[in-house]
Amino acid sequence: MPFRNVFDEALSVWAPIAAAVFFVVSVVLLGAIALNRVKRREKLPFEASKNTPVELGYVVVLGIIVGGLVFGSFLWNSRLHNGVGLAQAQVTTPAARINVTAYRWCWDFNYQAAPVHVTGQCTVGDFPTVVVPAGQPVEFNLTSDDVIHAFWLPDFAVKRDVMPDHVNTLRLVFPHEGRWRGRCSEFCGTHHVTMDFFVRVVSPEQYQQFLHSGGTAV
Ligand SMILES: [Cu+2]
Repeated sequence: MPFRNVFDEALSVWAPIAAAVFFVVSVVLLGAIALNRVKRREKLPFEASKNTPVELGYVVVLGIIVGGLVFGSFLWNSRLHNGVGLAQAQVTTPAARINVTAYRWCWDFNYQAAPVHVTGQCTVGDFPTVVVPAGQPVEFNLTSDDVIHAFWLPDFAVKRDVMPDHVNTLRLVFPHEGRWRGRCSEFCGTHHVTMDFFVRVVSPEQYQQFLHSGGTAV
């Protein structure tokens, strides 16, 4: 299948449709407001406020709530962006850098430090397992071969969009050894539901062995 940028259709097809819907809704809404105002003026004089302190208090309380939510969202978002559980992930060189390519319907993992390649069929018994070191910053460079996918590690509450023609970076530190499931969380077609992988977290020594053995020993 020849490669086609997913954004082409978004701009040439969906944006005009969305603009038309927006226009129709706006016209109906503004028309309704205008009609209602004319009717009201006929009946009663417009009264802006009956109890100024209460209404002002309401505005202040709402402002505080909205401000808190916006501030909290920015704070949490930047924490996620900078690497989960570790600000130093930004300043130290990651111990592992892995290029991840999503495609319909599985994952390819390529290690930058050694010619190690991990993939699978994403069927029961053949999910790819990406091996990473514990306690050290790990960097995933995410891109897609076809449509938009999403790289999701539910147990760590991290998720990144995986786009064609673009690389999104995710840095995080896995606190201890273990094995966790990762999933695609962007609906991408027929076998989306089995587009899973495993992250196996091993000691830094085992990780080095894994790299030097070409991806067999762990
Ligand atoms: Cu997918």
